[in-house]
Amino acid sequence: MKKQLIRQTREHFQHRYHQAPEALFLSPGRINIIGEHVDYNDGFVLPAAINKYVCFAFRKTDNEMISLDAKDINESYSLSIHDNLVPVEPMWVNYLLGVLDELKRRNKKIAGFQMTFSSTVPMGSGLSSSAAVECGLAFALNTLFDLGLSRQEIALIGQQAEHRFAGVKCGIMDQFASVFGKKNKVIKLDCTTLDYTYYEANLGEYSLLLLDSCVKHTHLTSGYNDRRNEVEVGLKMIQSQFPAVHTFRDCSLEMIEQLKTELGDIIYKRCLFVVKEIARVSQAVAALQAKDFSLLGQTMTETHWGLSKEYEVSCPEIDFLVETILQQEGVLGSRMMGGGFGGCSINLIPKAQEKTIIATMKSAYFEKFGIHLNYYPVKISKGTTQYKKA
Ligand code: GAF
Repeated sequence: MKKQLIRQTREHFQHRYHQAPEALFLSPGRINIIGEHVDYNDGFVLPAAINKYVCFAFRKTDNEMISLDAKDINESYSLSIHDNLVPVEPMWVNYLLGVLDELKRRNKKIAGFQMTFSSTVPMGSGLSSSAAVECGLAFALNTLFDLGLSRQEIALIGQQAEHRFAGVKCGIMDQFASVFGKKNKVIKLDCTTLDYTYYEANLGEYSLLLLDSCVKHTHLTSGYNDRRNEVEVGLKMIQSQFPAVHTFRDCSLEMIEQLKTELGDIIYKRCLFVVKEIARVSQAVAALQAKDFSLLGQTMTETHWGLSKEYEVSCPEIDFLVETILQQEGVLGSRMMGGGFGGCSINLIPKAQEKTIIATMKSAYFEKFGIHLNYYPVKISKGTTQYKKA
């Protein structure tokens, strides 16, 4: 899969620009074991980069033009390095322009280049195809033009690009996971300090299976930004009663309960979820270290119902997938993953049952919704990198 992606991207570049690329880069999508919607709430998250990539091919030019080429949709976009950068149509260009704009803001100078990219990260499935695009471009330009950016700065550039040019006020998890991924390791990221620790992703007889509801998360932008506003309001109300609270990390469930009436039903539920989810990440990390996979799975499932009932970012299709897979023999945990409103569920299943589980889930899902379920067994892989043999 990876080799084929690289070969096809390289060939497409040659065909498009009549020269071979001088450098190739791979930027992965991500999964998240637990810690959903808490990266922008000063929580902890537990993501990992996966073996699905955006591949970029590049050649620097001796002029001032930038050519961007999306192989998979056969569309191109050109601009000059001096152009004023603002969001445009089509949308895919914004993930790239956003990065160019962030480099400008940081006074990082680049020259002209030609670029083609192609992806095996499914789009709109909650696997962070946009973060992979943003971080891949930032990483590549950093390498080609010697910009001196650290991996952390590359992740932050990706996040800012998403805020300013895609309109999603995302946290840092996706970009961080894409850039800092390591083979067979999950990353426990402290989203306040950006300190991180790698943990062995050793799941014994179990594996992670992604089920793609194929419901594209079209409400994600508005739904996501609404949630951010709600928790911001909630935190301010909590702080006004409890001045020692700086972030949700300092909040207890008792505080939220005490303010239930003042917060009102919606904001109360959102805050409740955040406080519980921050605690669940620590529990999940301990379970992973102790190889207590039942507890890990149970914690993941608790997260799902919190996301569904308290944070209200799931959808009927994903709720059905979670309920149904949990009835299959040996399945330990299941939950929606990523921003929500569609996309994938992540499931902790017995490796030996994988085929049976997939077959059962496919037929149950089709019977209920008339939708063909996609599935992705995933491997945990390394983060954004230059592919050595251009
Ligand atoms: C999206 C965002 F981009 C992340 O920052 C994160 O908030 C996630 O939704 C939910 O955990 O992927």
